[in-house]
Amino acid sequence: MADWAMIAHKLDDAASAARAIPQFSDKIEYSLEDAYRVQHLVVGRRILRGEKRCGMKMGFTSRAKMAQMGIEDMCWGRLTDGMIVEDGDSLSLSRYVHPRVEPEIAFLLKRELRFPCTAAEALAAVDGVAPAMEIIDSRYRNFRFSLEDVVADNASSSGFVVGPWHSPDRDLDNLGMVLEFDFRPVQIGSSAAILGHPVRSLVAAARLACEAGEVLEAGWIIMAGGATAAEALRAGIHVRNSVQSLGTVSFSVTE
Ligand code: OOG
Ligand code: MG
Repeated sequence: MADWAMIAHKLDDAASAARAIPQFSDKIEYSLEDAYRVQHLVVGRRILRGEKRCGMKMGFTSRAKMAQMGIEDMCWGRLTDGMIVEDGDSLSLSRYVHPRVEPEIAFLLKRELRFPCTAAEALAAVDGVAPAMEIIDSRYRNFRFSLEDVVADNASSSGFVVGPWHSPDRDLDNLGMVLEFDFRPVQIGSSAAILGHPVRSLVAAARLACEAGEVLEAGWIIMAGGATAAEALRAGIHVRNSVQSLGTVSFSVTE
């Protein structure tokens, strides 16, 4: 059996040092279950350093993302407070390997959410919904897609930025979303791209958490997944996601 702790150690070091490493699936065979075990260990190392678990991110919940990466399955990752980027802040490229940004929608839970749940029950557990962006960063060099490698690498979780929270008592099913670099649109989409309605991503998060023996906790943030393909970040740009009726969220990028 592969040394999962050693793999987790290498992934965590690569993320901390912003240094690319070779993929693992080239050398070892591991199942998706093994990959989630590695992810748990990777995030466990962050928790040992004092970071706090604060949510869950969903991946590959839109056709655009599935097509970009050539995949048909959803995946998920664990969010910690160490990954929070404040709305309006700047981030340094030097902290990442090859970061990309995705326009997303975030949910804040006011109470625990357990599966099974209906979409209505999931929405009833939501305190707020916000425009958001995820900064994903694969730690692998010359990455050739492998779901196991992505999952082990915490589904490329690297940073997330959340804009103003709004009450969820509004239509969320088809909100226009525009990702801009320096106020020029680079990706245009809709919240409908996220499984038809972003609340479906929340229900899926509750299900996948349940399968992993976890519960979505009160106070957690759930990132519903990119509504469009991801865009590579570069130094000097201002990045903004504007979501119809939810407002904007932004950050800028330095060397
Ligand atoms: C995996 C992460 C996917 C999303 O929103 O679909 C994701 C990747 O693309 O590297 O975060
Ligand atoms: Mg994402």
